[in-house]
Amino acid sequence: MNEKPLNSLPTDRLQNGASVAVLDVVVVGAGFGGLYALYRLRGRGLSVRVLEAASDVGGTWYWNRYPGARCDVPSVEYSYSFSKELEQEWDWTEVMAGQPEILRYANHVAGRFDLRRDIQLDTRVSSAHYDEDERRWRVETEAGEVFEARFCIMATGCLSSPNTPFIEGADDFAGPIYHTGRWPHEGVDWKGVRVGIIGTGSSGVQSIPVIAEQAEHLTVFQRTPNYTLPAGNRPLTDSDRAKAKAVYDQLRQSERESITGFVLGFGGNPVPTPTDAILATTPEERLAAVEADGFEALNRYLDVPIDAEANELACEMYREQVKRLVHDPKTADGLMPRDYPFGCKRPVIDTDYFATFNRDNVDLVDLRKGGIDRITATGIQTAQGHFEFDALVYATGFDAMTGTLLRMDIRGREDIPLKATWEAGPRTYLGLQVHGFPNLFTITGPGSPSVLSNMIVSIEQHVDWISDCIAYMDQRGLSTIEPTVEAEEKWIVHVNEAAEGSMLTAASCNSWYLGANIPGKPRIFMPYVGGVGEYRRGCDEIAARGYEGFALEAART
Ligand code: NA7
Repeated sequence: MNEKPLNSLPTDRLQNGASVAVLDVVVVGAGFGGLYALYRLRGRGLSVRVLEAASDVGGTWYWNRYPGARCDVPSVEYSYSFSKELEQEWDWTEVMAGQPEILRYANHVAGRFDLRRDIQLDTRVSSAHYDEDERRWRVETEAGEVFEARFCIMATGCLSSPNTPFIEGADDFAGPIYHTGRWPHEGVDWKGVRVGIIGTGSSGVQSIPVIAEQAEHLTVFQRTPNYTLPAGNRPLTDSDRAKAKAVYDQLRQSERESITGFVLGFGGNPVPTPTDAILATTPEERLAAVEADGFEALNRYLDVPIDAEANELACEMYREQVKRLVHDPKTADGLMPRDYPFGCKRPVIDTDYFATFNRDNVDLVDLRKGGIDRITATGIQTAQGHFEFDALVYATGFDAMTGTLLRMDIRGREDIPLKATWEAGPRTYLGLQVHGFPNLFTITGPGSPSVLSNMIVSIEQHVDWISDCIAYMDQRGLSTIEPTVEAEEKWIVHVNEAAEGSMLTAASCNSWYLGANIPGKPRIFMPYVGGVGEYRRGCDEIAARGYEGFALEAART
């Protein structure tokens, strides 16, 4: 069979006097998805250009440099599996790697595989329009550069458009305002500074203990307390690394077949298999479990994720442990989540979060008792009083999963904008493609396991699938692939059904998985809950059946 792609060298053509780069594939984003897409597709002999808005590679790990930023998946698992040499030569220093180390790893990969020569940095894509006559994507940057390609791959990340909520008066604040998702590269010197931080999601929970150690005073503005569990992070020893390296093959195989894409949990230990029913326990037994294992006791029960009554018992255990960790009863009470289930939001992992509230220089403002009215020149005015600060931090999250895609002007057949197609929520087939947008792929798009999984496992699976798909098309002289309306519709129904009845979609759950953190965003559960292993098998079977559910068109002669 002819594996040679239709067009393997970038060419340039003139259009209205301007040069247009003509490629096989344009990839948007040089995070872990974009880097691997470039490696894989270039390896197939395709001409590829990666366009990246940032000044360097790394995606989410480039931007999220806030103090304490750390991955919530063990480092030996949150790493590429495509190169055995890379696996063996890279030494992770901690069980859960911090942001600087992960960014170093991304840079190492870019250098190790000579990826930089096809990555254009400081290049923000403003639009991607499908030209039906040419069967090409025309991608334009904010600087006015134009790229044309047979395929366009959006490797734009799931958490890449920061959410900066409008708060009256923010422009009046005299000091600096930082967002955790756009942290200054030079860092921030907190010495002698009174800091107010808004938000207690993962970014807030991770940064609060570190900022508290340095700042003169830290006040935490919390709208919703989170369920956060100790990361159990520790340095890796030579022996830990040697052991991990010896079993990488098995580890990767288990990850690929698993539900979440990782098999190690807190502290780098195997994720425990829940065995007990919490509903069968007595209050005394639950107290004893908290006494013995703290928050880890919550991992024992199999009915907690699926039964509301069981879940509430777990929440009681959680609150009991908060009471034990936080000395001041009022603060402890303020930090206790109520009214929404454990497991509805992405679990947060922390290092010394609750102990931080025992420090003299840290206060909690529980916004459930009176919200933020406005920001003033000198601080934050709430219904509970005015608080004075020198600096503010927004740890207010992201317009997740769809935000970055919808900020670009993406148009498919008949010039129809993605914004219009997704007006009532994202519609995809497998989270990989959208009907009406031929040859456009989304890496870890909505409708795929993505944020419910180890992102790197899911990224590799998507890129491999897309790469095989392009090879299949080139072997058969096919020029376009696009899901059918029926397949897409069926998939959406399946994605919704899979999430139904779980804590993830409980009426009391307001998570970014549901778009509930962004005013006006349709409330749709976006990721696919069916599990990484099952999803992979499904994708492979669809490909093996000649890309069932996709319409493929022959190249014009
Ligand atoms: P999250 O998890 O979306 O957390 C954002 C936090 O900001 C959350 O506590 C919000 O409270 C709070 N927030 C947002 N807007 C406001 C306003 N207007 N006033 C007060 N508080 C507000 O984002 P993260 O960056 O922490 O984490 C995102 C993911 O990154 C995380 O799940 C990991 O996967 C890595 P709310 O809960 O909405 O009441």
